[in-house]
Amino acid sequence: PTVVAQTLSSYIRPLEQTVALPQMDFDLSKIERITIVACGTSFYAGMVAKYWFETFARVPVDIDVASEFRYRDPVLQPGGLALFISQSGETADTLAALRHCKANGQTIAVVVNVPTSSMAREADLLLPTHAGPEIGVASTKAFTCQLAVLAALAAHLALKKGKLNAGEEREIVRHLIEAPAALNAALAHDEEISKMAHLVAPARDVLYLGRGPDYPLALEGALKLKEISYIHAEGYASGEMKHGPIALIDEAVPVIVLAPSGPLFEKTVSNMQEVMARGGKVVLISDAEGLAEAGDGCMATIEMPKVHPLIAPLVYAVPVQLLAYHVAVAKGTDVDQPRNLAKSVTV
Ligand code: F1P
Repeated sequence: PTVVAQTLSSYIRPLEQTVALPQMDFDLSKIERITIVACGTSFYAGMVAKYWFETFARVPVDIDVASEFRYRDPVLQPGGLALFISQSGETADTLAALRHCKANGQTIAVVVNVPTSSMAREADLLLPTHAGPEIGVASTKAFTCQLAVLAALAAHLALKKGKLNAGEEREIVRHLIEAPAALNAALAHDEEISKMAHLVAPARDVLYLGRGPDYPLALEGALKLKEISYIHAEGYASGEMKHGPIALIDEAVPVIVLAPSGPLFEKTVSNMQEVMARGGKVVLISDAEGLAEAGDGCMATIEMPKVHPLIAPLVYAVPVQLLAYHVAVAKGTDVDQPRNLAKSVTV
């Protein structure tokens, strides 16, 4: 919560309730297309941002993992914004993609946690996260701070494109300002999550399901579990379950479902019920309203505060990361220095 508040304070004027981005020498209102490139957790932040840029600013977004971007020959139009997201600012694939886009006339925006990094130096628009040093190798608080910056950028772009009026921008800013308190409320469930870690720790495989902006959170939950507890985990768009992964379901595979109440809730819950009907053991992460409606029959539930859909991805990052942490502790793995992982992947 503290670092998200710090990050937000450099992008928001709280009195005016407006977004304030750093000085830039190009016109954001002229941006017609955004290409997002990143790796790992940073890529998932980009996937969430895709929903925001499209929904609020009505700007089409192309997104790819940096390691695949190099094999494409994307149609980069002049006037496009290429957006790179990285905790370290040194990840080799992301940096190579940045240089490719720059050489092809794209304006370069970088969301980065290390302001002295290579990516920061090469940016036309530098958007720092103020997450402080990541103690462990796996990105955690950097992710939440990236989301905060990307939400502010989406709101500002929408305003510049004439897709939001000043009143709507103020409403978005008001919700963003609420994020640190909501994160605190989410963190208050730490003990409860630690107590249920034993339900997941013995599993060989774990599935995560989410829909819309919660789909990247499902991917992030699975990545964190893989990274620090070495349990095989996969995240799926919940509607994709029936297209194959449902064959994996049995009572030995915990299924973590991310479903804040709201417009996407009913559909996610119906996917969850398909899992339960096949003997799947579900952990439902939702707010009080969602749990009252769909919590019965779940192996466990984790209650999140009821928040505006805009800040839900920031808030739901907390339980999935905490669950990975407590499962890793239960298994006795080294959460800070997982085997085979480097802090920044520079080759
Ligand atoms: C990308 C990343 C992290 C992940 C791990 C390896 O790094 O994939 O998301 O947690 O530490 O590197 P970065 O480009 O965000 O620094």
